[in-house]
Amino acid sequence: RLPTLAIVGATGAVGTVMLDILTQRENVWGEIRLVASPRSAGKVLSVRGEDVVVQALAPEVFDGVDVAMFDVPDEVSKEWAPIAAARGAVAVDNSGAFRLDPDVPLVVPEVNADQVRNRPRGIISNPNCTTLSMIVAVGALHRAYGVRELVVSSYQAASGAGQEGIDVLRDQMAKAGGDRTLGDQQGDMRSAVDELGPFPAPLAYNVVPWAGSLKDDGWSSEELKVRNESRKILGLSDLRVSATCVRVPVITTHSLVVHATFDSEVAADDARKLLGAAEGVQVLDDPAKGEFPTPNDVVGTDPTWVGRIRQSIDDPKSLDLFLCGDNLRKGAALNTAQIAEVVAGEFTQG
Ligand code: 11C
Repeated sequence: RLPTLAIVGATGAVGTVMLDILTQRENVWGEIRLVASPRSAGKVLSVRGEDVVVQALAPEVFDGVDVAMFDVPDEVSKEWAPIAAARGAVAVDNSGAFRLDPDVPLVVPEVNADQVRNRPRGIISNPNCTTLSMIVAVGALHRAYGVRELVVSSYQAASGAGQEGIDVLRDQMAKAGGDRTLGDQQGDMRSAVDELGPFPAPLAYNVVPWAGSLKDDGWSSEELKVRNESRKILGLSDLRVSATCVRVPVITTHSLVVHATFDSEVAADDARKLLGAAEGVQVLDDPAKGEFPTPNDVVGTDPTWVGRIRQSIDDPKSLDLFLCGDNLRKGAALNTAQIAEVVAGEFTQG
């Protein structure tokens, strides 16, 4: 039988992309239930070409559900994913609530699909979008060369901060673009914008070296997620990872610069060939022709894009790479859908 799917958070920024993705991908689902906060209940949304009425989140919506995806804030997942699991659903959670729980696998199907069945709590976690925007490529390199250390700088899109992030950046850009005097006087954007929204400084005409909340010793929560989640997904509990997370005025698609050090020497051409053959990775790397990924050129696509592949001049065991990944697709909805499809296979294949 085809399993029943519930999508909790169907009306949010990630939920909206999820409905598109489920419409585009091969259909493995029977009934699809859409669930959201009581405020959005009663809305009609289209998925797989059918109109579906959104239901309010309540324990009963999980009755008869085989897989429940959660695209909601941490505190909502923390409360409701266990409720879904107790009612018999496998919860696939896109929040940060369970990612480091030792009884919850953190899955990227191209890297560690085997972990899906290792779920004593009935919950599977989906990584943070910044980790996801690089880990498929890093995982492929790790399998061949053994990764020892990652030094990462992110260039994160506004939509990582949800619909509010998108709205605030669009408003600031409209203001900046409509006033040709802005952008070249100290602090002029701060005076001009009405709202900073989820960002600690104006994002239009700017870059902001911050994402998430403040943790010990000056690290941001986002930087710790990149470190801790990469370790868990790769199964390397002592991997050395340093990340600096930066927000840039891009609507959707996170970019990352990665300096990766391996156990063995890696020639750039070999890495390019390996990545070119890796599932879920697209190489675009011909700087002589001006060819490399940019967020605006790859937004709306599924792969992790890789370019600017270079062997470190000072260390033949290190590579420098530039990566881009759509943070709402592979960074969130697509990876969740892929995990859910692996679980769906258990129902159809037994
Ligand atoms: C951002 N990566 O770009 C964050 C958003 O842990 O799922 C995702 C937060 C998370 O702001």
